[in-house]
Amino acid sequence: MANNITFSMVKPDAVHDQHIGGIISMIEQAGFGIKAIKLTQLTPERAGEFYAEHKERPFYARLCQDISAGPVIAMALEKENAVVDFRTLIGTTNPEEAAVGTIRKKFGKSIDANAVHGSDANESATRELALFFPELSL
Ligand code: 3AN
Repeated sequence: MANNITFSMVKPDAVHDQHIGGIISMIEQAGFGIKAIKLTQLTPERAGEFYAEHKERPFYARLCQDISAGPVIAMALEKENAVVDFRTLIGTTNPEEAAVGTIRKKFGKSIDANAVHGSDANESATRELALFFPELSL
């Protein structure tokens, strides 16, 4: 797969706190193009599928509960080196440790309410994009 697309979600905590615009603004200013975007809400079942790789982790149930607790903004983002550059833009999982200028530093509240998701590898991006945007030809 080409190295120029990634999947992102503005998570329920940030949608609830009305940070959709602020987050999308940072994404656009960093040079990402929005190829697809939708507001949607995951069922707990789809959340479980989305986070399947974390099934064994102690916070899995909470993670699935949080991500399905309210609407999310799902996006397909285009840029050269999209996955790696987007991970840099969002910052570390724990917003307290995230670098200044990152989305999680600015909008994240805690490790489990960290405002935004970004695929961690091209393979994850392919799988996650297919879950949310099956109509996209990748
Ligand atoms: P990232 O989103 O930075 O790739 P992952 O893949 O390790 O982080 O974890 C997925 C999600 O699980 C995180 N975005 C965060 O919401 C949650 N999470 C990760 N580590 C913890 C933790 N120690 N306690 C609670 N939630 C966590």
